[in-house]
Amino acid sequence: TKRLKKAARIILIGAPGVGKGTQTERLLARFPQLAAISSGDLLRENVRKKTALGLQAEALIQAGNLVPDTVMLDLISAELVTKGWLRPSEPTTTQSSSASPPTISSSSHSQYNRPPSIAPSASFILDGFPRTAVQAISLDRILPINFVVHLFTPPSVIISRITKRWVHAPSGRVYNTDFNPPKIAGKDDITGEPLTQRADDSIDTWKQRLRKFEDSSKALIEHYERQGSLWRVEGNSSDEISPKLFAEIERRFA
Ligand code: G5P
Ligand code: MG
Repeated sequence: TKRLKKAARIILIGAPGVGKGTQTERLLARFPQLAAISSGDLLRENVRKKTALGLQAEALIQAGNLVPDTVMLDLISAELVTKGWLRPSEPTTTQSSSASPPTISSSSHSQYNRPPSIAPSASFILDGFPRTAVQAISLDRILPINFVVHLFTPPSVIISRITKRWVHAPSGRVYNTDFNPPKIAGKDDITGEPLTQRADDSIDTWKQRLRKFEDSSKALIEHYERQGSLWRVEGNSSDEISPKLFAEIERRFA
């Protein structure tokens, strides 16, 4: 493991199945100071718990479409406060997002009287958020990101992974029957609980998710390119990408 000297506020951008979750798990193991939020895992938790947000997001996710920006901003900003990475500057009524997730109708940041401040030492990874330029611009106002990783693997390589994915939903741990199978088939390595497949992991839905990614990521990537925080890494496998990513984070933050 490695210690980071500077606060690393990292986001991962990449096509569905490129390995954002896989790299996040590996980064957490390598850099113990990091913690992570996965926007997809947070949404799926809301779907499982049948919250108001989950009930309304479910059909969008299942069809491979994006959840509206305002909903995502409410969900993520509440989670950032819960994790202690954002300090609301006024007393707020914000509660833990899992105890009381924002509803789909609430407007962005309505709970704050003025912009919140950053916990200066927080080092973290956001996996899957922001995913549109609108989300990125809103995040800039509350929590500036200092390292944007664009993961690239050709879609023709990714497609073969998708239907082989199994997940431990409560933790977000990701398996693949080819690439990293669980020790016991169908069971999570840590808890022994059953693994499930994602409702959006059919080939057709993956293709729609890919289209949505291609539509929304151009402006997103350009936004961070202008800020000078973008770093692109390419490879046909996660094993090829991880060492490059580790080295770059060490170069910038260790
Ligand atoms: P998610 O959950 O963010 P996606 O579609 O962006 O979903 P996904 O599918 O979770 O991304 P990933 O995390 O990039 O992919 O990939 P992964 O899970 O690590 O790897 C995929 C599989 O390949 C796994 O089985 C893994 O073990 C295997 N694998 C990894 N590396 C290799 C390798 O080198 N070789 C092989 N053979 N296999 C490998 O978002 C879901 C939905 O939520 C909504 C949207 O509806 C979205 O579609 N959403 C948002 N909507 C609006 N704004 C946002 N910010 C949103 N965030 C989520
Ligand atoms: Mg993922």
